[in-house]
Amino acid sequence: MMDSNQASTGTVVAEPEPIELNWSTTALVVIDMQRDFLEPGGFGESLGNDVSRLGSAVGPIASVLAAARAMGMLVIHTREGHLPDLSDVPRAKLRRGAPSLRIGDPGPMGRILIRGEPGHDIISELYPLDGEIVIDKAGKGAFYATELGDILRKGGIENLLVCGVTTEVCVNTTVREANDRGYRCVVIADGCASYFPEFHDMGLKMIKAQGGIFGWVADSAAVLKAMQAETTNIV
Ligand code: TIU
Repeated sequence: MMDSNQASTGTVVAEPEPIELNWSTTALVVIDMQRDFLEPGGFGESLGNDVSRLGSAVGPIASVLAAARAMGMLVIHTREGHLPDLSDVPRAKLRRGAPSLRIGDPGPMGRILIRGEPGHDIISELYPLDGEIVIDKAGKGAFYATELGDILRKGGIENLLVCGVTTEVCVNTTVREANDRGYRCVVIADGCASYFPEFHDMGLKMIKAQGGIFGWVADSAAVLKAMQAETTNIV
């Protein structure tokens, strides 16, 4: 755990510029690393996507998650999903497109994108520890209609390390929401993934363009390096 007497800061080599973070006011947010998005037979595949494209984010997230846990950093996981009676699904979301299975339909991992079903759960490699916060959200952004803002405020959090899937949908939406609320967000590039490589690239570029218009982007190695510098300071 961090020693509060230490100067618990680290500088992450990021784009558009390095960013110094006070670790005690920084949280790690892992977005929607659920079976429904990453495994065959879930919501992501029902939309026509190749879900294997998201696997690249798992290793980098696991590394940063382990470092965050070792430092005693606040860790928050999110899950996109809906109540079994579908009362929290906007009609427009339920009816959208022509998926092979709609939200709430039975699939091989249970009902698609429904809370409590196997497909809604977080993948085993990144499973939350007892006591870690899990935010259930009906929208793409993690602040919309959730307790996330209150939790961050109570924790005195000012900075977010953000990773997860998909880069241009739930990660981007959450980072935009967070930026508007005053949080400095560092998005972990290789800890994010998309079904569309070009959207992943552009999703990161649009965050860091214009002097970091709504955030910073860094590789997991750079984030780990800054975190480990902190760890070696701990006696
Ligand atoms: N479809 C897609 O790219 N993403 C989502 O529907 N949700 C999240 O990004 N989590």
